Amino acid sequence: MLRDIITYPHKILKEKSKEITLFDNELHTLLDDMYETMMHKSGIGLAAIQIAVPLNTLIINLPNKDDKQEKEDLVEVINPTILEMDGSTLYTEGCLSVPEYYEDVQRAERIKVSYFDRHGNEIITEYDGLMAIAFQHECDHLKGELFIEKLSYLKRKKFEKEWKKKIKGKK
Ligand code: Y12
Ligand code: CO
Repeated sequence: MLRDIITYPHKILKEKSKEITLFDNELHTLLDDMYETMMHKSGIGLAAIQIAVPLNTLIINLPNKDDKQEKEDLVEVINPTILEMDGSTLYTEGCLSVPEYYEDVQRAERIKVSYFDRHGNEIITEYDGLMAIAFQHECDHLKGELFIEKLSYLKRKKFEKEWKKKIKGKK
């Protein structure tokens, strides 16, 4: 089922998500709905809080070398922890909760993470490249943080001014 994506500055996006303890059908339906919603909006990553569900889960589906998003490449992440980070990289990020806004964000280049899959199996792995960036972006959502909070003071001020104008125009 398609769900609505919450957009900035909705206060739900600031909520801290809670640990998942049951790996049941309800969780599987949530993950399926997140996937359908993300694909419908042409996203590559989505956290549950973006559809107003404050639970520690996120999905990432990066395009492959042919620029295709294949379901077999979908990564479903439950109760993630970033165990190690190193290096630094700059990437122009976007977010389905901040549509039509893209800005450079600095993040760790490589990460070691642990998480659970939809059946409750623990996975410990390392990511680099776009996967490391997307994983960090989505984990921030679980802490109630958005990528715009990583902007410089001046870029954030400019963003807020433009965003207010954009929202006003849509009313
Ligand atoms: C690198 C950096 C950030 C992420 C987090 C996941 N971000 C997204 O999935 C962003 C998707 C997005 C899609 C949009 O729609 C289209 O491009 C058609 C979009 O544009 C509009 O809303 C008009 C903005 C963001 C992963 C990896
Ligand atoms: Co986002």
